[in-house]
Amino acid sequence: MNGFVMTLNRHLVEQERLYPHATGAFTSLLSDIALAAKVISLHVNKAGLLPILGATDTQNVFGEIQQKLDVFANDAMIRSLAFGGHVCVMASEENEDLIPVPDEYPKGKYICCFDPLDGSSNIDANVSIGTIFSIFRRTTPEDQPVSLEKDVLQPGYSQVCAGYVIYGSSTMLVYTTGAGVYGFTLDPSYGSFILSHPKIKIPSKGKIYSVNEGNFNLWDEGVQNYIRWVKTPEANNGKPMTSRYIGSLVSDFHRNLLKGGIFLYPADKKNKNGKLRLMYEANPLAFIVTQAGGKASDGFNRILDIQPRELHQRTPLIIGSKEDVEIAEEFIQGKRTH
Ligand code: AHM
Ligand code: MG
Repeated sequence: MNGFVMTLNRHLVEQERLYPHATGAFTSLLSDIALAAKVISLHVNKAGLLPILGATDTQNVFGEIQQKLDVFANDAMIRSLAFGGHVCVMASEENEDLIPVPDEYPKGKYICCFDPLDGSSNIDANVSIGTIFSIFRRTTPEDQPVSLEKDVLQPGYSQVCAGYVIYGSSTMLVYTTGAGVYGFTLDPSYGSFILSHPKIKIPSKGKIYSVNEGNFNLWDEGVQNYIRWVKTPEANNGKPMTSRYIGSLVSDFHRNLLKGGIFLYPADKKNKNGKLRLMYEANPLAFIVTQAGGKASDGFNRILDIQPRELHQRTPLIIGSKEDVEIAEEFIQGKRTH
């Protein structure tokens, strides 16, 4: 049909029809996240203006009370998810403890863990940032209290959905439910996410490596050896690999997902478990990259196989094109040195 566009909503409904017993709850849950993403996107676009527009008061000229953007994004996610009635509990990188659904709202069968605004230290410099989310189905009966251990701290392979929103030169939502990876671009005139990247696949070998090389002297020898190797002609068909590091995980990951390559945030002498969080960052991106044909590892194990012990657990993260991650693992495990 001419002029036909596949919106996120329509795509979700079509996917839902593949499952005769689907209740629509999951479609509705993703729509709640998409709504929060649109609200955050609008706010992120105004980031540079807010202090100017609101300079004389705690409220800006639109009557909005100013908040730090990450607090705003966190509230937007929590409100949208709580109101939707499809989650029984939430967990956010911004909150120390689990976030209950207020009594006035119904509770659903899903758990959503999210990083509301990752890379937010980059906001002032107009660098792309993102929201990352991970969804589990609760395992305990719905008439019992939610269990941190059994319902929330599930390994990544139990995720039923994972995704991220990137607030970049355009706003994009990328998600998977285990049946491929789909990317939607926000069309500001429709106010809808439009399917722009169906069935995303990451090249099996890339030429980009992304790592904060300022930490070189703090890394283990294996990581140091790997980063020395990526600069040799052997690493990329007679040429060294190319370094690209934005320092904003969603942006670094998204670029590598489309172009191929590897992102590393390894353990170092200061951060024994790396910097990034398993539940809010590593797990969802690991599910996505795996669905796109890539790989995610802590250097020794698949990220998706790690049994979480605590909500804010950190993990080393090596993620991207399958071959690149496997080569990095060989160096980290000491199986090769050059
Ligand atoms: P945040 O969750 O506090 O925003 O930190 C996570 C960010 C990631 O987006 C990025 O990959 C990493 O921190 C960059 O860290 P560094 O500045 O140490 O390279
Ligand atoms: Mg983060």
